[in-house]
Amino acid sequence: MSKGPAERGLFEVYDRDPERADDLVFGRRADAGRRGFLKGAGLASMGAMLGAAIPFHRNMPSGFLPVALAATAEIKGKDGLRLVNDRPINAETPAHLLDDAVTPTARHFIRNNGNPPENMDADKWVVTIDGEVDKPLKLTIADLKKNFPVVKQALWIECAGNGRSFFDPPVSGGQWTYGAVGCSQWTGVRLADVLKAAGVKKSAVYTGHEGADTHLSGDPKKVTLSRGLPIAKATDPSVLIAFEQNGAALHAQNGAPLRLVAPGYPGSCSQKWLTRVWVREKVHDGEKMGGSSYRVPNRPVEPGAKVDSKDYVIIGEMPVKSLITSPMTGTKGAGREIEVRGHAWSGSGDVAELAVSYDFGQTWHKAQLDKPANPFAWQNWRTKLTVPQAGYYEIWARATSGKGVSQPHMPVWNPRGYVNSAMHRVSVTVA
Ligand SMILES: Nc1nc2c(c(=O)[nH]1)N[C@H]1C(S)=C(S)[C@@H](COP(=O)(O)O)O[C@H]1N2
Ligand SMILES: [Mo]
Repeated sequence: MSKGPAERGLFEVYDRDPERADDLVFGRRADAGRRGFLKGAGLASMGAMLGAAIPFHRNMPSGFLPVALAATAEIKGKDGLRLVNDRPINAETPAHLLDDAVTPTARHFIRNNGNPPENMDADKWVVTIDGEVDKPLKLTIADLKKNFPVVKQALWIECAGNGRSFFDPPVSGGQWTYGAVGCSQWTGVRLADVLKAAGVKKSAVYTGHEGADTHLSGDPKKVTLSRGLPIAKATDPSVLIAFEQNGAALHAQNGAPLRLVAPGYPGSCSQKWLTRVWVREKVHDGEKMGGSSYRVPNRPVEPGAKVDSKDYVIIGEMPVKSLITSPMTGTKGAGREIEVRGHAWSGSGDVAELAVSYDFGQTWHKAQLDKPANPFAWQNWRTKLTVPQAGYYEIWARATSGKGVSQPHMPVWNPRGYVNSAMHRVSVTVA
């Protein structure tokens, strides 16, 4: 192992070589070859996870997998999230905890590429709009509220890597299962209105987004993530510069005090801790816009194949997808009548139909599917199923978009494990 926990998350380090990881995290005293204290990056990341310092960290016995690495993360202001990585902090929400029509802040997942900024002053926050515009702008949050119509919208954000853990052969990266998606209610101003005030020039092609988080390496010259949107998407009225999440300040891990929310596109287009929207005369070439980042092969490839950089395309609209939030998978002793609930969403806008099956796809039952609360809110659905007898069942959900595209059974393999839109399956044992 060449890199210590300063470069990798504890999860990854422990995964590869638990004994060596323990040395790295707790340190090995050079003189006696004995283990020392929890320190350095290990201590720092554990403190970040807990949202507090660890006064007695010197007493923590080495050789133990720190309890903070248990499956459920104790992240301040979050409830029941499962840690996917600790450095940077990445955490997903178990499907049954996403049952609410609008996702509470405490249940909204966290996907960080770097270290969130600390001690931000919302009153002094400034976002710059520049590049291919007639009139570059520097706006405080108060300016945004004063100069533009303030709107409140439920908008879903899904990480393009959601479902990555189900690829075969496996692919590296955050091993998300189902829960890197959420639909909070966001308050903000439309990016379209702000761009209009700046006067977007005819030469504009793309936006490029910048945020205030810092690189894991600590190198101030390195950028964590800077993605962008085609101008047509950036000026869609659903894309917000948001300063509130569910009627309160944004959660620190979800981009406080200011972020973009660009529903329909990969979550990475929703820049957190937003400091700049740079209007570009070409496709934005910021960090994680090239290579295999947020890009998929331009044609189907054999699972496990290597793909040349020139054969990738940037992920645009996310696929149609759905989630079963009740019953919880693994439910035992259910009655024969089962109420099934969940959400459905699609990057092309609307979901036209949601059907469920309890016989491995032989028959499908249309659920009652709500209209979205506003464009790009996920759509809530529910139905009652009556299964014929006691036994093991799987409930499958299949959403179909307004364009007539349905969810597949299996993900379409790609080298980085993006856009897995395979149907969600939950298991239920009926008594
Ligand atoms: N500045 C910044 N913005 C960011 C990220 C990041 O690492 N830094 N991660 C992106 C990714 S990959 C996703 S999926 C979403 C996740 O938003 P959330 O953490 O609020 O759920 O934020 C995006 N915005
Ligand atoms: Mo993401």
